[in-house]
Amino acid sequence: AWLQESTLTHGVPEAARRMALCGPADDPVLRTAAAEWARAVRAACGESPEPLAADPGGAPSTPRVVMGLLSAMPRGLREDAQTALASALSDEAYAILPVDGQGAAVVSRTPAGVLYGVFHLIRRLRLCEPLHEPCVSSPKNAWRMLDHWDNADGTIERGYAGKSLFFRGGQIDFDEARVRDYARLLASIGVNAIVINNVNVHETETRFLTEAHLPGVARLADVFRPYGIRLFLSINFASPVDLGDLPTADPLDPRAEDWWRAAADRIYEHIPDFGGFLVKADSEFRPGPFTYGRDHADGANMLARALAPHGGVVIWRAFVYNCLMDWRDRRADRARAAYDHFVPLDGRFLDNVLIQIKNGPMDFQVREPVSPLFGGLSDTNVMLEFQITQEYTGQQRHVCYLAPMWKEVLDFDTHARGPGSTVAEIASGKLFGRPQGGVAGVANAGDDVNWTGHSLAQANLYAFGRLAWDPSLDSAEIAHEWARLTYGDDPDVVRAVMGILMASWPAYEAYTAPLGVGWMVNPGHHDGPNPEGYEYSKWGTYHYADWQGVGVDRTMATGTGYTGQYHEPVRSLFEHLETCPDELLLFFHHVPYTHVLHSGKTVIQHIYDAHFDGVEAVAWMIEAWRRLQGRIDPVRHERILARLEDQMQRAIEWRDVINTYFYRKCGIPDARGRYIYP
Ligand code: GCW
Repeated sequence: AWLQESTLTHGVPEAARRMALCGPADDPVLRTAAAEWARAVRAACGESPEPLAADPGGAPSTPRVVMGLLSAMPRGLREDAQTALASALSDEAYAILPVDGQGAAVVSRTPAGVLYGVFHLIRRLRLCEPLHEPCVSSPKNAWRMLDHWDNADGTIERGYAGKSLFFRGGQIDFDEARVRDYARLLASIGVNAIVINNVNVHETETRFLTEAHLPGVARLADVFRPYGIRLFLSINFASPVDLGDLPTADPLDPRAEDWWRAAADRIYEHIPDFGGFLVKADSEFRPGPFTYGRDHADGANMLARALAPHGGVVIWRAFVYNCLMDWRDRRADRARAAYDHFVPLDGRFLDNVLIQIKNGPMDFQVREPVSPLFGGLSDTNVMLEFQITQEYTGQQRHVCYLAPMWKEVLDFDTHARGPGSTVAEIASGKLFGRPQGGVAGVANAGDDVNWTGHSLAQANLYAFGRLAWDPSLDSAEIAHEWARLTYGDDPDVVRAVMGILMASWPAYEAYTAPLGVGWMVNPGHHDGPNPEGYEYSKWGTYHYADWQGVGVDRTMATGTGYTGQYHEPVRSLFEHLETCPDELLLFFHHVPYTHVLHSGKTVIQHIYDAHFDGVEAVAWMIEAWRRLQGRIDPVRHERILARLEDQMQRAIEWRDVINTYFYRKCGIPDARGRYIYP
């Protein structure tokens, strides 16, 4: 992936060849930091760096790399580092300072911070940037988490890259070297938490918190620990009942609370730095507090009290909606659900609870507005949930670089506290002064040899980590950095890879469901076009296309009232046809096919044009990729070419199915006379 170990033809700077570690050498994370640096230097130039004392004493000092804890730095460096780190809020922040000219010191208040700083230095080494350039970097988000939807049988819900890295045949069973490499990848992008099992917790995973399985969970935690990554479990809210211990899981029944307290105590005996629980409750047939007439605050707080003495947290998902809806009821609206459920509970959740909110109000579609729950909750910790795995964005058969989409979400201004109330400020906890915050991503990795099925999908994992650390980074710059780290410095290669990545999300959006209406996929696996696959179903995912028009009226004036969940001026922006952005038009409004967009095109002509253009964009990607033959290793070149050619067939299918669907509905021909199947 991006931790390539090829020899660097331009060599390594003198300073890289000597290193000193400051701080307890038996600290596992510091040890990792030193080992990673040594490994990177060895890969780059064939020789391990020479270990030195941190403080050269009276001896003439030589350019070197010093790494370690602030408290253990030699005089001089310590004062400089202290000044540099003074304004950094997070304990995971690091500073890089020049040492004796071309040398560099990586300093942090914590071992994890040192590790992140060392990975920054490794990036500089690989990208041929000066090591000694001073910088301070502090993570914007305290929790930077990956949610695995892995099942004990080794399958992965919505996984497109092979089987689970953690489980096989109903057991915790893993290849330690492989998982260690995974931990390295994650630490190198700043991820500090991992949920190892699916939020849909089945029978076997329900037992993960029993004595039979905890030693296995602990072995996994042992692999992640030296990389500064805390392990979490998804839990089944009905565990006390399903494991046969109690007749009830009522969160207000003291027996249930005692049961969870005992479970937490047991877990922490095995895993002293266990992170906590991720919970999907009362959602898509999962059990939860509603069974007992209780609410989500009752449920989350019970678990939070069990974990609090150990420093654990509860991550409670806001993905709660009625999945037995009636298509004929035009007032009912799934998009409203998370807000309607959780805003009334604002202020009732304990401080070690975070409400994990999907970026959009529906479900990880290629285009959705930002969930109004961001800015709706002000007295509750929240966490933003992205989907790195490409369930609705091409299932890793289509290239779809998601960072530009995530950036739009992070930069979105909710106006909850006036201008500047962005989702990034809310998720981090900063806007409302919350004690906890973070960003989670549903993982896209499996045991495929290239981790993500499609090699270019590695860019999404990379970008997720980089943005969770620093949401102000630019998505094109991340793509550039990733391309150079992964494919080397040939400018033509870098240009082509970047071009493909940056064109990919707009292309995918263009040839799939139009103008924010979403879905139009095959039910179940969610792959490929099926315009009425979810129309008339119980899931609440409709577009209401008829012979005259298409789209969902979510206005306050005549629709479901969903727009009223946003703060002004966002509410009015979406409410009115005149101001609603084109790309979200059909999410918010039902309009005739002849409605004219801000772009000047009619809705129907936009649909036709986008679908033809989207396919053209894929043709361009294939050309750009072909030209790289001989410029990158043949294995990756051929595999990606095969994926792109497959994407072309799929894009054509999407184009034709969607265009024909709308042509049949409305009978309006393409103004440019292109062929549309009648
Ligand atoms: O969109 C749905 C997915 C489910 C997933 C669910 C969720 C894990 O299709 O596979 O279940 O979202 O986020 O809980």
